[in-house]
Amino acid sequence: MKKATCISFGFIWIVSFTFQLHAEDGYRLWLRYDRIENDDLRTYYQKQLESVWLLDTSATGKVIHDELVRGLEGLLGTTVHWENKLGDHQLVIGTRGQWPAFLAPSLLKELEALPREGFILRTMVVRDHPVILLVGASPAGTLYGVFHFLQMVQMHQSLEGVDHQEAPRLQIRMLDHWDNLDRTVERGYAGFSIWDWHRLPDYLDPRYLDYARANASIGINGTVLTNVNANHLILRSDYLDKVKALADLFRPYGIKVYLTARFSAPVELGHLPTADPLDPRVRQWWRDKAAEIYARIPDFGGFLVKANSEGQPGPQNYHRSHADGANVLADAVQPFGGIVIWRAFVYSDKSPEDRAKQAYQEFVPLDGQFRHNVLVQVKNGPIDFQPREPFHPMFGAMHKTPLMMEFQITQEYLGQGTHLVYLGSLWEEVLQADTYASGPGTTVARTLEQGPDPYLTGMAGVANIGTDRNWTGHLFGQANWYAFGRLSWNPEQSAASIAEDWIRLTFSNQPVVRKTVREMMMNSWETCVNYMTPLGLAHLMATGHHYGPGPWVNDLSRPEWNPVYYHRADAGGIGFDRTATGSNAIGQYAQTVQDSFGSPEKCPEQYLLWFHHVAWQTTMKSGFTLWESLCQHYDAGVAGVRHMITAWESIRSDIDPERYDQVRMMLTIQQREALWWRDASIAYWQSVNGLNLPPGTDPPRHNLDYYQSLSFPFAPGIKP
Ligand code: GCW
Repeated sequence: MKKATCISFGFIWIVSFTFQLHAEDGYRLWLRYDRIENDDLRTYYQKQLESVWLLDTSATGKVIHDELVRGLEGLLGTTVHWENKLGDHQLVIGTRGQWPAFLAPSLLKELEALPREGFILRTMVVRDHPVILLVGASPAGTLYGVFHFLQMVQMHQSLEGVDHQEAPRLQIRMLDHWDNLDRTVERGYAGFSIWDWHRLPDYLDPRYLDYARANASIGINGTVLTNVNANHLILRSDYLDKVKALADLFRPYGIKVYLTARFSAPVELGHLPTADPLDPRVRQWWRDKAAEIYARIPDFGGFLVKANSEGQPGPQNYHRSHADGANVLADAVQPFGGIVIWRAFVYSDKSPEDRAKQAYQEFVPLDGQFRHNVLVQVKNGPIDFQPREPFHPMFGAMHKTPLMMEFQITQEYLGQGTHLVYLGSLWEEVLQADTYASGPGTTVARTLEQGPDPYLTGMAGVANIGTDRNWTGHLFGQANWYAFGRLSWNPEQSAASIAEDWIRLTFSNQPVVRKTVREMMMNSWETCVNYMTPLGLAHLMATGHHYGPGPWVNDLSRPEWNPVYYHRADAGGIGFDRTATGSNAIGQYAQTVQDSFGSPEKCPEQYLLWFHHVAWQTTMKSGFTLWESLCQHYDAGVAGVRHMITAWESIRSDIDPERYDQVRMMLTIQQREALWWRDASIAYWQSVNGLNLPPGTDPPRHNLDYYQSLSFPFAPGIKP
């Protein structure tokens, strides 16, 4: 609108009319394709793209066609000219196998070597025609290339001398939806599930296609439709028909569908007396079920399973191992090319062992016992998607079993639906952490990329998507969906460069917007850690909903559900001793990591209280005591939110009013909640350590009783 005011009156009218048609409600995500306002730039692209020759005739070709129409016509404001022969300034798009030999024979050789989902994008002269060639090794690869190309135009990048070749570094790049069949979403903060099971398979919500487009645009190639806390009904034939409808829609976008399998389904659905994985009837039941699924969905991805974890049934109910459990399902899907993803998120209420140690203890001894089509899915840290955790010691510890990363995109422990927290930074810290498992440089990312089976590598993200018009509740939640996809494609990318791209695609190419929003995003995770769980603290959230602080909680039936289990604060100090004098969880890491994390002097401060119980008066590297330092972190967190608000306000005139207001209102909530976290935490620690507040530290606004009295019976996303 700002630009329009200096142009002719008639044009303003057109612009405002268009604005009303396309309210900036965030629905379009990063695929906005608004007309490039700069005339010279638009003319430049129009000249480079006189025509498009599309050689891919697969179902994906149709998707490519439609995306190019949407993208190019939107960005350039002209109709795409389709041409079925070579011409000047042409975008030639094809797929390996359908690529005519006369078009750049040298390219054919390169194509041979290209991994299945890769693509080549190159500016060159073919038979005297200057063209841009875009070739994928498969239809999905071509589609990825098309999105890449459109994003270049969206970001106003030059098409001169483009020579780009890319293929994903991980093979399975998936979203895990914790969506229930009644459309509630466990840990979902953006409305209800987008899967309208009741109306499926006949009613196909147009949103499904926009979901597929968004995922394909960032390389996601798998979706687990249902919650890991699984309902057996999804495996019933009427539900399988509904699943088939979604699988058919997603196929042209290169996206496979997966389901969660409830381990006790043979009993609940098959009416067998047991779900013992070694019982022949159970084995047969799973084989039959797999055949039934594959008859409908020939490219069905496979099963994701949460077993013997937080009350879910599993093989241990029958005194069998996790490998026995995974293998029965793996055998069932193996004839059809399916896989099983078995979660390592297990801990027992019976075991007095440190929860952080249990997954490793359970799974590492099973290395070598899983079928070849099984992956074990490991959360990024050893506890549970906390604001910050050290990397999970299982990465690099299993040499015969493919391990897959599980990140949480939905912000269960990171401000849920109302806090601006860019998770790219969290994921980068984990991916770039050095496990030293096979010597220096064995980063977590490398362990994922170089697992025992090059075809079974992957990353999963627990989705933050719901029926909210802008998909993710908080507009900046979109950045986390986007960043997850980009990192699953290439875990070596930097969080900052991904943020930069997202900002350009989502808001603007203007330098001031890019700089301001990038700084907001890049500081946002540390800010959140500061006001919630600084210095390596973890799991201090209130019971059940995990919304807000509850460090005082000590009365839950399972010890490891209580925050006091994690912080271990007493009059003397605070933190969990996980060194040899304590639980020795540190012993699960490589020696070099132990040498660093295991020593209170060498341990990076951000993990200090994760590994050590430290006296309140201990002097930190900064020269302040631990207590002073803790209070400073809380204040830095609150100040960080204030800075975000000032930064956002400074670019008010550069952001459309609708999205500006959405974010501004959310930041107001975040500011209030950051203060709440700070005050409640300081009030509680004081009640334990009896210390005065360090000079210059404001007292909490209320007393501890007040914070303890707050209740949120209807907070969203609670476990059913
Ligand atoms: O983070 C915890 C959540 C549970 C979730 C569990 C898991 C799906 O609080 O809601 O259950 O992890 O990952 O299985």
